Amino acid sequence: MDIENLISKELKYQQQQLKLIPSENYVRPAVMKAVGSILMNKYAENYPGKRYYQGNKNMDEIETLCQERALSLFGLSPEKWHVNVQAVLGSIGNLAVYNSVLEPGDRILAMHLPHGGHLSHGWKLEDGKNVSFSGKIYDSYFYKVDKETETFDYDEIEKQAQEVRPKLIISGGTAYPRDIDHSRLGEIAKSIGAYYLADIAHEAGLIASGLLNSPFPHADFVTMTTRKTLRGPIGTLIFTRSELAEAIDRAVFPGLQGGPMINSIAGIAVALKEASSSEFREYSKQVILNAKTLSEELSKLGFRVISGGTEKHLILVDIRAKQPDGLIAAELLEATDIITNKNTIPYETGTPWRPTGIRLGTPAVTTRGMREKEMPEIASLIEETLNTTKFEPKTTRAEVREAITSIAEINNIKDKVHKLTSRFPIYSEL
Ligand code: DSN
Repeated sequence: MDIENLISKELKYQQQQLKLIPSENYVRPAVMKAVGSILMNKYAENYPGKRYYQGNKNMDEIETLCQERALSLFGLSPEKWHVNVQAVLGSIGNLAVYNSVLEPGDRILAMHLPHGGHLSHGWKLEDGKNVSFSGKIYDSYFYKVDKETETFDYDEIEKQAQEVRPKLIISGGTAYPRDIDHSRLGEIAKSIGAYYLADIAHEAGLIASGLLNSPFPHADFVTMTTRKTLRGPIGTLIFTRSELAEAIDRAVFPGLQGGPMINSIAGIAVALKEASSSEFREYSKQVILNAKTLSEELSKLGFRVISGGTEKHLILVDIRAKQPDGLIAAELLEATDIITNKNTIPYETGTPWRPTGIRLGTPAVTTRGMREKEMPEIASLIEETLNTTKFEPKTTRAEVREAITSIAEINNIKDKVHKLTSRFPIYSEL
């Protein structure tokens, strides 16, 4: 089997599966064309107008156009705001922010990881063990959701910020289903002389469409990956106020990276143009409507949805009413081609490998054209799959996989999943 065959196999798999991972999407062929283009033959170290190597006139235009489109998408004036488009990953974008204004050992205050945060926001374990570079370099503290409401209490965050006196407050992450009050967090940061970083990797497309609270102008830094709700390729945008432009640019290059992936930057520019269209705004609205409907349908079927629902594209589900943990649930769902991920939930009693939740999202199915009326069917396919066999706690992944091969209903449910996805074709032109 060679790579070309494996890509064809994956194409068929992506076409047939029900992709419910909230951080995944299907990029448009125009984006793929740019990313897979001859632009990958170029080295373009440094920034437009000051490259280290010759022959970069077209690269300069591409990068500048990408920056212009990024600022315009979020309605930002180039006099007041700057955007760096070179960071290859979200974690690198966040590291660049830290690298631009923090010294090792400085304090940061961020969302606790099982309460929706991100590894690169200083995450370390309760016993102080470091998991991410950011927990090792910086002195990190975390704010949590309220136990009852499973949402953030901003008065509590303010109290904690006054006690901890961090130099940087961070919001955002991977699994908080509610909108974030950037205005309040910006005020809290200002009141203690801290910077405020809003990492909107998950919500970027929804914010660009005007459907969620915008971190502009409340944040000093806004980072976002471009591959999620923004429906672009892998890449990262780092926005900052003009006075911090030089610091952020130097933090990315030469601070962290060499030559940028100019092909990805071109793909991002294509995606940003698409994201500024009225069709994209309608798409984003539908993503949220679909997520809200799916969350309601799951609740009706007895699933406990964290925080009682969602205001965006993602749903976090406590899976214990159906299976012992998220690993088993996600394995079972994969067997019927329903693709999700296991996830920690607030006040988690399991481990990151065997957490008690799963995370679902609607960006990809919405790109396929699914709407509210498909959501009850998706919810019941999830339920049917999880009801096929109730596993014992601690069943290993290998044992679950082995057991799945003899569950008769799995293939029937998989057929139903394929029938649903075949009504919403994707990449027929490939
Ligand atoms: N891995 C991403 C997500 O799935 O949310 C975050 O880095």
